[in-house]
Amino acid sequence: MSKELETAIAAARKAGGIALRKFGELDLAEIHPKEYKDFVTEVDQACEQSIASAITDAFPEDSMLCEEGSAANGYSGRKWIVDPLDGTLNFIHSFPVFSISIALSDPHNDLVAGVVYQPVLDELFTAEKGQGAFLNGKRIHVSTRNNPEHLLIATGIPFKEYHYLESYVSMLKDVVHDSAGIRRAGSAAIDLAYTACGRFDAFWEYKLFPWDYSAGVLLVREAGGIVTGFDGNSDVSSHHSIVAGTPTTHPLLLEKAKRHFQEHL
Ligand code: 2AM
Ligand code: CA
Repeated sequence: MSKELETAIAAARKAGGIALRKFGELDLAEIHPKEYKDFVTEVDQACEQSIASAITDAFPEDSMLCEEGSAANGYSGRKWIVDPLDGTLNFIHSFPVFSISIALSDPHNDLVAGVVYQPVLDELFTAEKGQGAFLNGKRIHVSTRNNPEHLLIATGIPFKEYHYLESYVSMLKDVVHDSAGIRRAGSAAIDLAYTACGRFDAFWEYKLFPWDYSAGVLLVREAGGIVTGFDGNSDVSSHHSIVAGTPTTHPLLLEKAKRHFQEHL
């Protein structure tokens, strides 16, 4: 295992411990509005500080992009992409679905390492480019389900921008017809990790940030899946829309995304 992945795992586990100790114990005074319907807690900030210092200590020459603003501008061309707590709204509501997401991209913007850690279940998803994807050290693969009647599909429902709500709802109706069920877990990193290990058969969400999806994208790809934007482009580094799935489900979902979101692409 590379030093990079080891560092990311240790940082994710440590942040997971910080989050778990405060889970269900958060005081209202520790929750701060960031934007409309978007919150940051003192736990997000403590997790981020812990992760950011672990990464800069180990790799001072790298850059860093973190959701809550920690940053570094190294000369190496490599970039760490960090969501210290993905699923903050769940965390605030004591809904036990949240994760820590850490990814590394190389100077070509290719994702080379990724970790998603779900502390409540002590589940650690890891991947390195070309090495496969793992859950708690065991190799994982995307699902082999392909009958629409059997598919469990994850999504993120729009929560603060409404100009694409109609497109989203028309796609949702379409997916309802072509699946067994739909889940909105509230952490895109977990949606992608669960797609990588075959719990979910596919995932789509329109408005995301690199810290929400970077580690999860590598997990899905290394588990044999496909990830693109809604336009079909596999360079997701500057994307805000994500379709992830298996070699069977990704094309089905991408076709729907292109059709329903035509005016937004
Ligand atoms: P966050 O918790 O790190 O902010 C999926 O919808 C993504 O949107 C989540 O991964 C979540 O990441 C982010 N998000 C931010 N505010 C949200 C909200 N009010 N409801 C749902 N998701 C939200
Ligand atoms: Ca977050």
